[in-house]
Amino acid sequence: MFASKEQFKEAFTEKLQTLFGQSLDESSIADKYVALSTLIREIISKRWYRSNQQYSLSKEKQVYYFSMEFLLGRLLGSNLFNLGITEVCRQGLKDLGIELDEVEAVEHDAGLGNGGLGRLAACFLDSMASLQLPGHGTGIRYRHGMFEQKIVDGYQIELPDNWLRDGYVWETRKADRAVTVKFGGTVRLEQQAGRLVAIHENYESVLAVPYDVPVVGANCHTVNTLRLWSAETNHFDFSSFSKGDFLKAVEQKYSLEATSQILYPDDNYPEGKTLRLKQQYFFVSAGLQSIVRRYKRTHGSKPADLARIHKKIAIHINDTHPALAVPELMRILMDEEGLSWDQAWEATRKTISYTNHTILPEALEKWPVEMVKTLLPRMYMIIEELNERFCAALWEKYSGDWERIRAMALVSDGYVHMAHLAVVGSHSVNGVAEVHSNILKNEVLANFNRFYPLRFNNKTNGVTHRRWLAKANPKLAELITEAIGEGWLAQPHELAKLHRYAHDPAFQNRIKFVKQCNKKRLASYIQDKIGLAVDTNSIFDVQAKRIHAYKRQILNALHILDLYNRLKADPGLAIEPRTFIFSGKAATGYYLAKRIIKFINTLAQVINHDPDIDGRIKVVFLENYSVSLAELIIPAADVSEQISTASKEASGTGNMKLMMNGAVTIGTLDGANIEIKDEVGDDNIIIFGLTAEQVLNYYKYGGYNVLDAYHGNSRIKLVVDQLINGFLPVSQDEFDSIHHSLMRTNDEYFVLKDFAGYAAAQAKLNKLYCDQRAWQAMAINNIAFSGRFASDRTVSEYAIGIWKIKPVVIREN
Ligand code: 26W
Repeated sequence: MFASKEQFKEAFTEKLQTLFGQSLDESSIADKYVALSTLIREIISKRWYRSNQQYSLSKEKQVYYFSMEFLLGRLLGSNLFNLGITEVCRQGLKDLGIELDEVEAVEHDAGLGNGGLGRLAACFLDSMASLQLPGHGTGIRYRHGMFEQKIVDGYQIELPDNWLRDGYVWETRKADRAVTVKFGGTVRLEQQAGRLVAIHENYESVLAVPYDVPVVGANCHTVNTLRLWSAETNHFDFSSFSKGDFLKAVEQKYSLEATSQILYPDDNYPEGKTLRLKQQYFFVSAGLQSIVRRYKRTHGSKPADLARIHKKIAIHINDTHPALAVPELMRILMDEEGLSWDQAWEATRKTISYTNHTILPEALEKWPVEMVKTLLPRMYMIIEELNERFCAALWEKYSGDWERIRAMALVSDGYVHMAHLAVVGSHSVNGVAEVHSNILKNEVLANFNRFYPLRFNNKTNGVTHRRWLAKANPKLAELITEAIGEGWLAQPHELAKLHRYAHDPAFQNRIKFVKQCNKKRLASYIQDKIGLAVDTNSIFDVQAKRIHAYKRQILNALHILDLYNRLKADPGLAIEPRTFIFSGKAATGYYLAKRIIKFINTLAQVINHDPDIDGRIKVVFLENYSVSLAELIIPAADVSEQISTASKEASGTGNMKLMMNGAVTIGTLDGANIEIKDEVGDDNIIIFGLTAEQVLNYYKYGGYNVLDAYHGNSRIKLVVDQLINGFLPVSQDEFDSIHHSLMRTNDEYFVLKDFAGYAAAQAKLNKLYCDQRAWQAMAINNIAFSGRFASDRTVSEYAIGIWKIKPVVIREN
């Protein structure tokens, strides 16, 4: 690559000239970004080509990770890091008077996802490539990604995310690999030469054009592919055009191309829109067609070859959004490749595996039968047949038990149940943390676990420590390497070697110094963004994630209000100064979540400017939470708020990123918090609240009355009343919906039930922070025991346990 920074400088300036015909002095920062990225892309392209060549030659099994969302963030920095050339580029640019960080900041985040699920997919791509695993992504190239959030007068405003405005250097359009996807029309079955053939007529077809993005492995020559599909059409209504009806001439074109125009900004809350179902089939069909085409080239195209497809291909579906992969693979194998039903079924089941990411009942996808039938008639036929065969098998085992059979059917009550389709059509079903997998097995999918006892398993989530530690927190990374060597970069469990420094005062001081630098960096961002000065000696307490009732930002906010009340009543109250930092988006149609944002901003307005408080607590809401903003916030956090109602957060991954950066968790026994506690030990985490078992028992048997919590604690009563009694400077009904969610629906998420425990946990945290030696030891131990939560561990568990794939070492030439 670059033997020296001199060589880099030469290549870079030459690239500027050949691309823009400009000298360094004449070029803008955006030009510099394009020049640097293009230069890096060329290096990557060579490796990419060789990877593809060697994958084909090796004939090893490949895995394809199908996901509606890939929340990549920026790629320049992570590509430089994985290529191992960050420093040579940084120093070279510096000589030329350019700051690498400023160049990186030009890149628009690829925000092709909502939150946890989409970011997990991006972490997995990074880990697959870095472990030299032949694993690729399949998704949608949304013209508009996750909306941009503005806060105006305390309210969330959504603006379209035009991330492709300046082009996207990392993608390559592969027009010659386009495939056709068919919607609507009618299907009839016809006997032809002794075979039943499906004939699809009067459909509308969309051209799916792939855009490939390289996925660069760290410290190896692997470059995998993320293939994102874009909907296009050659269709042009010439007859309308020639009659002068130009609008009509383009109307159908736009309507077909709408398929990949927008990402639905719903997280854990389905909208049930036809366009979303269309998106799901669109990328699943395109992805499978292209995989089968490649398989035939490499492994043969006779029906007998295709019947063995599971030996060379694994398809993983990220939640149920791509569950149409089950009937679509059946269709391709039967209708296009001539396999029998039984052959196609065996191959399909052995190829596909499924991860569940949520058990919120309202988030389990189901599509109205009529919608599926109309939009995807062939899919519906196959689903119906699958359903009949599955119900017959259930009848064999549970004859007469109609209730159970109805509860497990793929099609019932007028809906297609996507989780059932995914479970039945796959060979592996996993949850994303121990407690979540157990709830799947024993509650939500218990019937299925009894019927298919070997199918269920757990794969606890992880995050890529390359982006979330090494790249986001370079000062910390440097300090770690100085202490324990650089082995942790390839083997994150080696971070455990830091444990012996936990009580070393000199090391503690250096850890504290790094945190302080990161806090200063965030403080100056806050100053720039909202004009608020925050005290970098205060505790930086972070809750950054989607806004959702079950994540209980409201618990955090009510506790802040309580703290404020107590400070007003007793100015001598001994507390450490604290800056409460919130960030996160609400789904556009989620009214309660939007009011929670307004509530937090109202608290900020009241508290930050109250002279009685004198800056001892401050509240900050940072707009437009995104991967890049997370990279700024997380390294600066002292405290990680992970306070969901136990049983509701499948895993959480922000909890892992924050611990990796030395934040101490205050949290419930939910999702991966439990495993974080197991790793760091009770002394290095602050736990409170109901357990998942207790919560589930309340749901099943009752026994919780919110009025007991409300009347039983005067502090709780006060903050709940303050929502609606005119105490806050907003119209009196502004927070009715929040009040209602607590008091009128018996506090579905146990906010008031857990309040006292949370307040006590906060008091404990405050006390721990006062002893800086003890606190720094906790911070160090959190970093030390975060190795288990690196996605390299997670992905290798998938590779061995589910996909049955092994590394393919890509040679340099
Ligand atoms: C159809 C509406 C919809 C959209 C997105 C329903 C469900 C989803 C996702 C499955 C929600 C999601 O992102 N779940 C999160 O997945 C993370 C990765 O496994 C977990 O860490 C989070 O706990 C879980 O909420």
